[in-house]
Amino acid sequence: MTDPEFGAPAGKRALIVVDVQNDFCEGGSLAVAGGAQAASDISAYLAGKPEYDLVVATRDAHIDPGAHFSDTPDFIDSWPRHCVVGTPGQDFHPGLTFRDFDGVFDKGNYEAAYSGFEGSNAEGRGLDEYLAESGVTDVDVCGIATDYCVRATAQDAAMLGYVTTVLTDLTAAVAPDRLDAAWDALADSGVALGTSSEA
Ligand code: VGL
Repeated sequence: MTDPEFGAPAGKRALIVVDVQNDFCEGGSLAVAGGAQAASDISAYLAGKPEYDLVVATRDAHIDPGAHFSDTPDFIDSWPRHCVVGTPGQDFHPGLTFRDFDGVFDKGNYEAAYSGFEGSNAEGRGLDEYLAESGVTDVDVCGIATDYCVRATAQDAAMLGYVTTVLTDLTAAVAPDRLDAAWDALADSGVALGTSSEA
């Protein structure tokens, strides 16, 4: 389709739902306070049929990610074992009732992988390749954790040239006391901070 005003193709919008998995929610091995709430809020948001051309999800999918796992984690660079492929912790949280994703991008088999752009779908295609080929120019990002995988995914999206907004009310943070630094880093990267009611 051609935009009548600018003569350029009209860009598509995608929602990226980051790592809404059991291990990142209450009861999981790396539980983030508010994770289950984020899962149900994202589901309610999607049930309202927001106008996205595509809705994709990312998942942590660890097999042997080396020093990303530790028995004495610092919760900055090392973490308790989480989202191990083949365990229930790696599954989407049941509060995420929306499952009609256009693609699910798994990341981190053998390394730490915070950004969804390190992931690939069942056909082995990377998230950037998939979005670009689909004509996506704008992305909204939500999910877990605000200060790690949501942040890294949104920063990569902006760096790759997508017009990027984090839906702040649809996220949950590992370290809520350090959230201001995460918001500042996102804003410095050119990421807009918005909410689901404005999207
Ligand atoms: C995440 C810590 C470790 C995340 C993943 O999904 O934000 N956080 N691995």
